[in-house]
Amino acid sequence: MTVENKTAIRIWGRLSSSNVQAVLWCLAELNLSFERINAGYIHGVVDTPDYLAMNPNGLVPTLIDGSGPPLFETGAILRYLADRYAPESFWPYDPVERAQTDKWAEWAKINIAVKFTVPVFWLVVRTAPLLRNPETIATNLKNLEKYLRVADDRLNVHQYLAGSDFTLADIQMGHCLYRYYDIAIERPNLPNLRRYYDLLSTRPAYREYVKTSYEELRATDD
Ligand SMILES: N[C@@H](CCC(=O)N[C@@H](CS)C(=O)NCC(=O)O)C(=O)O
Repeated sequence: MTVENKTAIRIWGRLSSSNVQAVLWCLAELNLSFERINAGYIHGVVDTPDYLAMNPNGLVPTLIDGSGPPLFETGAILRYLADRYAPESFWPYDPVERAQTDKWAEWAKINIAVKFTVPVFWLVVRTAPLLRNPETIATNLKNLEKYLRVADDRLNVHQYLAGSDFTLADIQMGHCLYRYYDIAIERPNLPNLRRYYDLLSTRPAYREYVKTSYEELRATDD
C-alpha cells in the first residue's frame, strides 16, 4: 500500500541534475506531491546563506518534508522516502530482505552512477569538444563496462536489479541509463541491460523526470 504525504515536500534542485532526477523520479513513483524550487548551476540559490544553512555542501538536491529537518545526499533522501512512504515491493519491510535491495541500490550508486557521471558524462558532454581526451574517455568507459556487465548478467535472470519487483535499486541504477544510451559513445552489446532500459522507459515517471534534456550542461568550443 502506498502512503500519501499529508505534509508538503519541498525539493531544491535543477531538472538537469541527475541526482535531482533520481529523487523526482522516486517521488513520482511513490505518488507523492511536492514543490520543486529551481537551484544549482545556472539557476544559483545554492550559494546563498539560507541554502547553505540547509545544505553546507552547496549542492543539489536538498529535501524538506513538512516541518522536518533538511536532508541532503541523494541516497539518504531516497531511503527516507522509501522508509516513510513506499510499498513493501519497492522497499521491503523485513530488514534482511530490505538489505538485499539496499545492497543493489548502493552498488548502483557507487559503481554505475559514480563511474558514469563524472568520468564519462562530464568528459563527453560537459567538456568542450576541443578539450576532450578520447583515450581517457575510453579508459573510463572500460572501467564502467565491468560493472555494466555485472548488471547485464543479473538482468539476464531477474527483471529488475534487486529481483522481480521495481525497487529503490532501480532508481539508483536507472537514472543514469538515459544519458548512457543517449550520448555519443561506443557501447558494448549488453542485451539484458538494454531490455531493462527499455522496460524502465515504459514508466511515465521515468520519462517525465529522467528522459529530459541536458542541453544546458553541454560545453562548446566558443
Ligand atoms: N553526494 C551528493 C552529490 C550531489 C551533487 O553532486 N549534485 C550536483 C548535481 S548532480 C550539484 O549540486 N552540482 C552543482 C550545482 O548544480 O550547482 C548526492 O548524492 O546528493
